[in-house]
Amino acid sequence: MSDVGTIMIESGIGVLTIDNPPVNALGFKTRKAIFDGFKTLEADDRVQAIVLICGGRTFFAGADISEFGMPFQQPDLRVVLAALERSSKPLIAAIHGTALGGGYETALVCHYRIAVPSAKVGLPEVHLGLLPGAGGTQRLPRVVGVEAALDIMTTGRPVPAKKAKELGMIDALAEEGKLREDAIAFARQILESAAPLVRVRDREDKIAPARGTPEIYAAFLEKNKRAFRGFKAPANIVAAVQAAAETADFDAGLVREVELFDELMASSESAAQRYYFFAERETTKIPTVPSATPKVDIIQVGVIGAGTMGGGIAMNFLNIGMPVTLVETSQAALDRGISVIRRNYEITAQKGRMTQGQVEQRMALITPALGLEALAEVDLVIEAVFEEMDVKKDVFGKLDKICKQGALLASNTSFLDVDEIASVTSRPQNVLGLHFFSPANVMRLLEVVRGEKTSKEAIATAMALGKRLGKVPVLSGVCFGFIANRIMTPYTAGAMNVLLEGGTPEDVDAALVSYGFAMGPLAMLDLVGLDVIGRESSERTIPSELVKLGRLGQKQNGGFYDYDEKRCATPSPVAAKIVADLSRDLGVENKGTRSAEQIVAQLLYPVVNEGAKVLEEGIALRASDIDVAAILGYNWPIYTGGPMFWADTVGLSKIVEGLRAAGIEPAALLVRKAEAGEALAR
Ligand code: 3H9
Repeated sequence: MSDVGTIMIESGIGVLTIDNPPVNALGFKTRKAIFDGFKTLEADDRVQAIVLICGGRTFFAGADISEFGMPFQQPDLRVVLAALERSSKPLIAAIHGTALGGGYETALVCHYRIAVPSAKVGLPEVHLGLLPGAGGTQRLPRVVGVEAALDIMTTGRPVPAKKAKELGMIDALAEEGKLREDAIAFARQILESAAPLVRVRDREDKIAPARGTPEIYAAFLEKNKRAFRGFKAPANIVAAVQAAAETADFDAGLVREVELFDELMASSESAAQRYYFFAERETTKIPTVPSATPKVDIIQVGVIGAGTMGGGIAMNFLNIGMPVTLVETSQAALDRGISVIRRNYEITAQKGRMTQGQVEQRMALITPALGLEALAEVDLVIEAVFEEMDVKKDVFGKLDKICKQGALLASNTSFLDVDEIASVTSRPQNVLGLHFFSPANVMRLLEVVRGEKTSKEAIATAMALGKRLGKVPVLSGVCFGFIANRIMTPYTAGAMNVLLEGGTPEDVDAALVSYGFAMGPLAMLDLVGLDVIGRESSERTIPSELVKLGRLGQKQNGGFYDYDEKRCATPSPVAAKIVADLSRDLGVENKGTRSAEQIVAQLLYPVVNEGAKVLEEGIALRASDIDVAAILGYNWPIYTGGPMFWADTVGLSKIVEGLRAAGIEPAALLVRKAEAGEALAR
């Protein structure tokens, strides 16, 4: 039929199989194959019912995102789905893998849906800053009710098949591995029982209770206002669902959905989120390390240090069933570390997200040890000891003598020179940085630091392992702070400068919160503790002055703010005086109050500048890797696309000018791109 679609007829059942790797995205070829295949089967008198199924790893994973922003070649998805929905013969979607977005919307226009237990279905468009624009906002509430539909579409969470069956999102479960046979049998059953051809658009049962209750939408938005802050898509999804419930005419609801979809498609938020979708998938593509590079088999791991970081790192491996030898220097530290891991798992179990059996299974994978000798046979060691070069070198020198040949030796250092650490071993090709972010069992960013002599095999192994752990691995060269910590250093420095120049902590934090950060930089420092940065400084800085007076942040005497017993922040006259005194002593000119936009520029333009330097020095492979690192490592608001993407939206010339006006030398790359009218990230 076509290279994407095939049809077969088995005793009256027409099976249309679409196979367009990797994920059967509904690009032009796939749409055409569905449309043509369906028309052929519908017109064939031998065919009494039709099964729509996919080859490869998944049912349709949605519209082809790479086609967005261009006019759709006909037939577009809405045209295809309208044709399927009018099918005069029973039409059954047979689902495996992930039926997502336009993929699940395709299933929703079929009369019935059958899925294997491992399948997931959902409408994740919200993550692209969009709404389900091929009828999903109108049909899902008719299948699961308004409240469940709002939850599914605004979280974008895929629903596992069994749960989907309970909710009515699918009608039947097939046996794993026997989807085709079971779907054909299901179709036959439909024919034999003369079951009705159910069109979701005609269903009233689930949506009727929500008719005439407009208050539920405002209440839903209010309840979720924290989670939705800064995003455009959730409000449009809610408006589309409201239209579904309040417009009796289904087609009018569809028209409203298209309007709300088009509005999102044209928004900068969606452009940023779509960019991010591909950015996250790009990080593992390393030109000098082809995907066929051989990898080290990682079966057993050793983690040195059972503190917060080491324990969190260990949990990543336990979570995927990998044995971990956990090494500490004293029994007490080891016991403490292991009990923290257990407590974390037990809290998860109490929340019903794992069973007690699973807790015990994971804990049983830990081999506690008091000496590095226990690491002789592991395939990968991750060191998470004190952030001091001499300590690290001592550990790596010993590991070099103890560990088997071929084992990878990784440091979780956040700032130190991986080459210097590698230099004390006889196998620098096996040494690399694996920089986890705290809490290491939660944060998705993993910086894979490539030393001068790190082998391709070591990098390929680390990138693949990162993905297995559910992380997003980003490759970084060696420099102080690698990508994320390095680019964000000027952010904190910028905040201090605003204060010294007469701005208030409240102004600074409010400006950055309104930009989209969950917390302002100063409230954040108060939360993590000022001693973390204040103690190290030999110069007089605001944090060091606050620490000198015992103001460590929320945990002790307040910091930039004062705190009441409920940890509510209020402006601090004491901190204000400390800042004013320091400012006077340093002879900083008072620039008075400034706008939120000026504060954002003062803090974030230098981040863009540092990012440009990281790029031109080759520390990061591409601008989008920097954006991924900022978004996942520092919760940079995803709907801005990250610092590099955002810089393009601001305009590079404006940023260069802003930097110069602040007395900061712009990176050569930034100047070059600004002059050439080129983009950094796009
Ligand atoms: C939509 O449907 C709008 C409609 O409502 C309205 C239309 C009018 N398009 O993630 P992976 C690529 S919006 C294009 O590494 P996994 C991906 O870039 C869509 N490409 O695999 C990668 O390419 P490469 C709603 C796509 O197994 C490769 O496939 N749907 C698309 O870890 C493998 O991807 C979604 O938002 C796409 N839709 O995860 C679902 N999807 O190899 C988006 C994937 O060159 N997709 N690619 O790097 C996903 O969530 C995951 O890809 C999936 C597989 C769970 C399916």
